[in-house]
Amino acid sequence: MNEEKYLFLAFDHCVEHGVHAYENVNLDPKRIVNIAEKAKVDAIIMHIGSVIYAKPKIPVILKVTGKTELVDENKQIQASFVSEEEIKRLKKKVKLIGIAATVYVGSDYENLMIENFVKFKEIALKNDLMITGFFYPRTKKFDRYSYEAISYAARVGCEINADIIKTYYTGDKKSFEKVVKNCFKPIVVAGGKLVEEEKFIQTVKDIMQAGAAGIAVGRNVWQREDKEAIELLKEIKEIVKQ
Ligand code: FBP
Repeated sequence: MNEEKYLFLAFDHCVEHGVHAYENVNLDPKRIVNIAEKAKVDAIIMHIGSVIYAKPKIPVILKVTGKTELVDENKQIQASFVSEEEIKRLKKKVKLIGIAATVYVGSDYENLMIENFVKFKEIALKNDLMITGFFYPRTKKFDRYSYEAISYAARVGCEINADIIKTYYTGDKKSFEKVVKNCFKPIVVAGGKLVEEEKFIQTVKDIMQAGAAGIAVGRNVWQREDKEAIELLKEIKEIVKQ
């Protein structure tokens, strides 16, 4: 794996958003793993059920927390999805390189998610895994995608000592440069909702030029047909690894 720049394929959305949100998409984890393997991404991010079912041959970052959108928005909390014993067993079956836990910075339950993150940091340490934190703002004080909220959430990720910080894009290069400047850990960016291909490629370029350590793309890849998804992922990889 390239030590400095990362390309991950994220597929935790069936938990986060529900399968109904992706009605015309083949959501079989084996299809998503095939796309990731063909494009040779650095790692695939999935929940334990999908990992055990699809058995990726490429490195895996296990998503260890989740929430559903069936819960009222201001009551959503990222709960633990796995135990340490399951992580240990999984390590013997696949190339597990890390775990990923989400913290909704600014939510009413921020403290609980931070405590949970610390619990997973300890598990990561004991099992020689890196820990990625999805530091996503959920505050009434700023818009979720604003510079203020994202820079704040990313900085919390640094201070809590996540190995890699994953957060949203602010939507423009200039403000994201400031996010990166104030984030002293590698920062990878979520791809966001499906957009037109050219627009997405430009966004990836902007994110990387702003100083990000990589991209953890999901919907913009696997919401496309396999061939198109693999080609796009390869193109993103060239930009990320430049
Ligand atoms: P995308 O590239 O599809 O945005 O995926 C990245 C991701 O972090 C997923 O891992 C996660 O399910 C989703 O975004 C969360 O997005 P949101 O907070 O908007 O529900």
